[in-house]
Amino acid sequence: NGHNSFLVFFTGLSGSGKSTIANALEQKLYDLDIKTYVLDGDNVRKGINKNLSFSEKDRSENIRRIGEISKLFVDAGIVVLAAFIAPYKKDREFIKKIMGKDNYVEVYVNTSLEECERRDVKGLYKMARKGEIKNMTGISAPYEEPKFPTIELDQNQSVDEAVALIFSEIKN
Ligand code: GGZ
Repeated sequence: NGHNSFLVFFTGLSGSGKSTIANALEQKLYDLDIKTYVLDGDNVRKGINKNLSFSEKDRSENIRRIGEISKLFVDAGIVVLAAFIAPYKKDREFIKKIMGKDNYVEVYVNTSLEECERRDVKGLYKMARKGEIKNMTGISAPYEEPKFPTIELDQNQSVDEAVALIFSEIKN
């Protein structure tokens, strides 16, 4: 289809490390003069998707729009690194379908709930345990684990190891 760009989609719990790894991978690709764009909650949920909540329906719409946006960037020849919880299998499958399986790399950042809760960078887990926020993924909302991701990372891997693993998968 005239380009060799693609989407790397990071899925996992809040605090699993998705954005950190996506940004480190972006730096490595930048050093190789490869054009990239990172999509994550900070630039999507605060902008185009700011009307969406964390209900099941709105999460699906969030991921649907992210898929469509990713497709536009990939059509423009840019490698997209997207970091979202994407807790529902059907939504991840939708993205894979519209991108085409050859342009879709799924990275499951499999950091345990226990570890994410220990990190609790934004204090969201603590608030969810107290019932102050609802629909918190892992506590009061589901996360459907990817069964056949392209790559599965675990919490014992360093960011550098994770980047090296993903890079070896995408370099061709
Ligand atoms: C999960 C929530 C919630 C609830 C706010 N559940 O760690 P963060 O803060 O920076 O990333 C999380 C982000 C998740 O947004 P996504 O667009 O990735 O979610 S989804 O794919 O499910 O649509 C978290 C914050 O938003 N956050 N409330 N209830 N994460």
